[in-house]
Amino acid sequence: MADLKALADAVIKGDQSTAVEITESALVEGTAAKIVLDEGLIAGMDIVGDRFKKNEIYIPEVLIAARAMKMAMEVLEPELVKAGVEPVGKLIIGTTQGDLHDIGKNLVAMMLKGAGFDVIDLGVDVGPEKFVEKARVTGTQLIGMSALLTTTMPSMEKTIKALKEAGISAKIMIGGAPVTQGYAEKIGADGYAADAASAVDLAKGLVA
Ligand code: B1M
Repeated sequence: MADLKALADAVIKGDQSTAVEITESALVEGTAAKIVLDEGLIAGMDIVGDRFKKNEIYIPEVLIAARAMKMAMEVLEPELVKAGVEPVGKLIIGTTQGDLHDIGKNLVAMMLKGAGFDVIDLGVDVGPEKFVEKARVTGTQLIGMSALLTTTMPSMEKTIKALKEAGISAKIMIGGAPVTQGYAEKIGADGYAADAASAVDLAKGLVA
C-alpha cells in the first residue's frame, strides 16, 4: 500500500522526485486518484498553507512545495480526468491592467491548484474586457484579481463594474500588497485575502 503520509511529507519538503515516485506507485497499486490527491497532495499543501500563515515557513518553501505538487499532479491529472473527479471549484485569475507583477498571483494560483481548484491563469496586464470574455467562455464560479501598484488598483473597480454590466455572477476575490479589506468592500468585491494561504480559505468559502 502506497504511503500517502510520505507523499504529503514529500510535498511539504518540496521533494519532487519522491512525490512523483509515490504518486506513480500508488496508481500502479490501484489506489484511487482522488485518494492520492486528497490524502497525499492536498493534505501536504494544506499543511504548507497553514505553516505559511503562521510564518513558520516563507515564500521560497511554499514555491518549492508547490512545484513538487505540480510535478505529481502531472502524473495524477489524466487519472483524475478518467475517474471524472470534479475540482473543488473553477477560478480565473490575473494581474490587473497595466500591472506586470506576477510572483504573488502565481503563488496564489499554485496554492489554489494545490487545494483542488481548477485554475485558469490569464497572466499579467489583464484588462476588464479580457476578464469578462474569459468569465463567459469558462463559466467560472470565481474571479481572482491581483494588483501590486496603487496605480493599477482602480482597474479592479473597472473590472468589477464591467463584470456586473455583462451579467457575470461569479464571485470576485482580490488581493495584492496595496489592497485592503476596506478597498474590497468599497469596490464591491466579494472577498479580500492578504496572502496565498488565506486566499485558499476565502476561495473555499466563496464556492461553498
Ligand atoms: Co515592482 N513595485 N515595479 N517590480 N516590485 C513594488 C510593488 C513596489 C512596492 C516597490 C517599491 O517602490 N517599494 C512599487 C509599487 C509602489 C506602489 O504602487 N505603491 C513597485 C514599482 C513602483 C514598480 C515599477 C513602477 C518600477 C518602475 O519601473 N519604475 C514597475 C512597474 C511595472 C509594471 O507592473 N507595469 C515595477 C516592476 C517590477 C519588476 C518587473 C522589476 C518586478 C516584478 C517581477 C514579477 O512579478 N514577475 C518587481 C518586484 C519584484 C517588486 C517587489 C520588489 C516585490 C513584489 C513581489 O513579488 N512580492 C515590490 C516591493 C515589495 O513588495 N517589497 C515591488 C512577493 C509576492 C509573493 O508578494 O505580490 O504581495 P505579493 O503577493 C502576496 C499577497 O499580496 C497576496 O498573496 C501573495 C502571497 O502571499 N496576493 C493575493 C497577491 N495577489 C493576490 C490575489 C488574491 C489574494 C491574495 O486573490 C485573487
